[in-house]
Amino acid sequence: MSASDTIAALATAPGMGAVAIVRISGPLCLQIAESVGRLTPETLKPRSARLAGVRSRDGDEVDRALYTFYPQPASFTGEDCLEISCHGGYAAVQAVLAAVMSAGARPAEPGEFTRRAFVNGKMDLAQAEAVNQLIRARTQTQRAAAKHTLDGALSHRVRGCSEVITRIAATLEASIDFPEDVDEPDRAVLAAELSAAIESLERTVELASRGRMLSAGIRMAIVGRPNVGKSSLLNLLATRPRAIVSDIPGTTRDFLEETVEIGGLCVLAIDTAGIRDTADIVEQEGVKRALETLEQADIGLIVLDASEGLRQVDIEVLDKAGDRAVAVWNKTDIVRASPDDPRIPPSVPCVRMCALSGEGLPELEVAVISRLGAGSGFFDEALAATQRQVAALERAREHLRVAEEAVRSPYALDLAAIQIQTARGALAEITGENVVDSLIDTIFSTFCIGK
Ligand SMILES: Nc1nc2c(ncn2[C@@H]2O[C@H](COP(=O)(O)OP(=O)(O)O)[C@@H](O)[C@H]2O)c(=O)[nH]1
Ligand SMILES: [Mg+2]
Repeated sequence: MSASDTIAALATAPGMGAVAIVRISGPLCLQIAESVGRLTPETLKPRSARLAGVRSRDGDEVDRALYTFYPQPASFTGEDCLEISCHGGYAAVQAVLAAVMSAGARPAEPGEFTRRAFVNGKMDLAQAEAVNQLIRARTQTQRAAAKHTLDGALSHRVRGCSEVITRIAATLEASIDFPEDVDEPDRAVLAAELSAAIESLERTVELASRGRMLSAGIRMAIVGRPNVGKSSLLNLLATRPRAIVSDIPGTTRDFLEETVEIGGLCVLAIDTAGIRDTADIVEQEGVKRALETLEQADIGLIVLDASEGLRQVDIEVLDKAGDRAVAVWNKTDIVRASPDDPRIPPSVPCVRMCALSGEGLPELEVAVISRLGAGSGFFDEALAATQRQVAALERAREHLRVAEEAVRSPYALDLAAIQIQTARGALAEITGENVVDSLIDTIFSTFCIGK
């Protein structure tokens, strides 16, 4: 693999579609346009689409397509880029790709376009990783967080902090290296500056952690006695008949998962077997799994039957869910009277709903979001971040805390200087100024081909 190769790949999703885009990057773009499209550099005006045939190695016209040329450096990768918008589907795309390869390009590795953009300084590592997150975003909040990071919000915060601590480190080092010429700096001033940097970094960690929460998704168990309407609720959330609903108790014996969107959050909703004492061995296993699912969940929807009121099992399950519980009084279409019960702890949010009609669903969503501590505006400034980035931010923060303590103590300033340097290194890992090639390989290998 050489950076001077010309690479090509399908940039649009494979499969049926009206249009597919074959993306090419590298020094051979003009040559490929000429041999495949019979387009000379004079006829191929930069950044404007040009209709032409696509010719195979044998000279057959395999498709007609729009060619757009982006001369370097003002392109996505920073190199010459050529996009060929051809007919979608399978055969046309294969023929166009084959023509491009025979004209000198080689297939791109996963993430290689974005990697080149990073290497050529078109974006830093945090932004490059956000390209992947934006593509993978399934909810609007995930998209917004990825866009913030792609626009440079995370990089900006990280660089800002890095600049401040670099200045502090320079002051410290001057007094360490030239103790005769430079007075010892005012420790109180330095400590205050460090403390402000730590505070700003803490905010960054917080916003990045919210971004992690968005992308990692939330596990939500739906539990309760048989026949209370758990499967109906899953179907309502999934907006399609996912689980079998019946009035025969014990219908759901295994658990079913479905990714749903709640208040812009990506939530894995898990329908479980009804909790009851049973002689049926398969059902017993189902009950065991239901309780395990609840244990591992971030949130537990405890479904209660409003027409039957609270039973001992309900109380036990509510207790198990603890501070992750949201009580859902279902079937309120049958019983309108308030089914509040003093045995439900006042801290547990209670929602009344009808899983068949969807009445009460907005209230349920609000309850889930507030139970997660993710009230309105919580994700507005969230920054898409990877686990690696959050870990690096936390490491930087810890080193700065030690540095601040050292500056406030009467001991030598060397320790603080070393800690600040280490923190700077951790921050540089996020923006990619300080990363080894193997890590870059790993990061971009998680991308799709054509990105
Ligand atoms: N009237 C009424 N019936 C419901 C409601 N939710 C579920 N049911 C009915 O209750 C029965 C059991 O539902 P199901 O979703 O299979 O319950 P599960 O055993 O907890 O999964 C079915 O006949 C549903 O149609 C509701 O809100 N109102
Ligand atoms: Mg069920």
